[in-house]
Amino acid sequence: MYTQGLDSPGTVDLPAPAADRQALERRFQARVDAEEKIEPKDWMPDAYRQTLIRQISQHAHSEIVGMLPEGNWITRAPSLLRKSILIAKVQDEGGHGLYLYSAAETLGVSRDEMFQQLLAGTAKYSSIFNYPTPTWADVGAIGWLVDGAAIMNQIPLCRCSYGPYSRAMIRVCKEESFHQRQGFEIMLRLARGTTAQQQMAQAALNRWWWPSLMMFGPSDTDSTHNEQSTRWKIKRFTNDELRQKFVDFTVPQADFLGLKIPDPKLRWDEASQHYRCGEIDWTEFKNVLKGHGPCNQERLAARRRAYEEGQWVREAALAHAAKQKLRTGRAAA
Ligand code: FAQ
Repeated sequence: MYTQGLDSPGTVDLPAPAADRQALERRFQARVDAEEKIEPKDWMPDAYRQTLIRQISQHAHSEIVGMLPEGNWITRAPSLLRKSILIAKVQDEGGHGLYLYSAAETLGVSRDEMFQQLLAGTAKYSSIFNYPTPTWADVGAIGWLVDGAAIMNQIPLCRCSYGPYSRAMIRVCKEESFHQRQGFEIMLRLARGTTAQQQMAQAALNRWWWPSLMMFGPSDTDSTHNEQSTRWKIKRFTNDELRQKFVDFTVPQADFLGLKIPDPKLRWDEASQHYRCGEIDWTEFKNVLKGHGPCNQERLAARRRAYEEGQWVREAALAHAAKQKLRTGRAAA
């Protein structure tokens, strides 16, 4: 469905005289301001196209790299039911990656190109997926916190100005909401379990709390794209605004679980009616982005291995498609 935009790059990138271009840009911004959706064949500024390709492809990579930390527990889930739920969840994340690659393709970039950038290590994906999952409680913490943060960030993206991205997000958010609840339920069971289980849940919260806050991106003062993406209504809230919403939403859930957020400076601020956190370790965030997180190398190696092992499947699919085409051609002749 989405790739139909590719068959006619049409007028989009024809060089227009400066005056025409300004008029086109004004009309484009007026459409965005009027909350009209921008569709693949519509005129759009090149920078808008490039911003979307960057963000959507990073998002797609995050989903498929994001399959790995939890995928690590599929063979060791504590019951058959837990195993089938986890398989379904991890499969959903793969599906989200596919919707997102398709949405990015409508902007004129090929899936293969995006994939090669990921495998070459030149594309970004979310920092959060470079952390390890040493216990079953980490699977619960990912569902509760990571999917929780993902939903907080993605609900506003359902109203993104670019049609294919916003529509993909509506479906993704429905599924993420199930993921968040299954994660919270795992944490609840552990928190109401034996002392060892409670300790396991607390240790997982300790590991995932700060990386989850980093998921929202650098602080607003350091964000490169906040301002422009907000003007284009790709982003509806800044990184810090969404991070704050997540904290306000999640702290009472931790209280309900009887778990302690690992931040000695966390406090309720009566005046602003918000929780206030301690300082995020931005050096850690930057290191993870540079490829020096605990699992960066392992994650990329796993994706490269999967790509190599899938080579025969791609070849078989291409051979089948060529045979089908030949048969259809013969039947038509
Ligand atoms: N990790 O100027 P900003 C999920 C980069 S999906 C790595 O603020 P922007 C599902 C940013 O790209 C999780 N890099 O950028 C799941 C930019 O770099 P560039 C992914 C980060 O785009 C759950 C630079 O820093 N979600 O979890 C990160 O306006 C469970 C400057 O930053 C999305 O991708 C980071 N955390 O705002 C799967 C949502 N943060 O390109 C499995 C869509 C920032 O200039 C299991 N994306 N950077 O070199 C967005 O909403 C935005 O792209 C932000 C960043 C908010 C992430």
